[in-house]
Amino acid sequence: MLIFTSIILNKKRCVSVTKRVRIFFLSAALLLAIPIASVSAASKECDNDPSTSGCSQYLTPSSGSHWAYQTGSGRNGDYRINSTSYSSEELTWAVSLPSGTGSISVQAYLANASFTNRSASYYYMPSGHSTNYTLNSSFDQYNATNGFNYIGSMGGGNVLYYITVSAGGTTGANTGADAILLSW
Ligand SMILES: [Ca+2]
Repeated sequence: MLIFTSIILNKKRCVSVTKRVRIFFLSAALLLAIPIASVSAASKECDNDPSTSGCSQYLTPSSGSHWAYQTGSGRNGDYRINSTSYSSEELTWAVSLPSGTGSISVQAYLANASFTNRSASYYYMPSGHSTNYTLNSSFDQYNATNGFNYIGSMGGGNVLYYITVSAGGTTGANTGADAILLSW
């Protein structure tokens, strides 16, 4: 009788272990089935004088602008620079994005000793709007990290954005414009 009871108990334990193993493999399969794309980020880069699809550039004023085009350094070997004499002039990147983006992080590529503005102004306007929104009212280009620098964030939900940089009223320094990187 004792032997018979022991066999039944061992059989129950075996069934219990088998169930646990099944639950473990079922859970692992469910975890693997979760799409990885749901946690990955997307981004779009637009250089100065862009040739990339979905990127274009505007200079203000549209004619006679003093955003000088330079080569020899910068992202993709070029950049634009505006001297202190024309501090009210602006450079704008127009960037097309896919629909449905969330909050968008904006970074600017700044790696140039000639960019001496310690208080450059960055702002943005979604298409269809008539008001500029501030991304960063005082960004130190002179002491920026060599590479992409976080400028600010803007709300998603639009498919075309205008990102603008200007001297921000600074005098006695040069404002630079190179590539920008938008991430969401
Ligand atoms: Ca460039």
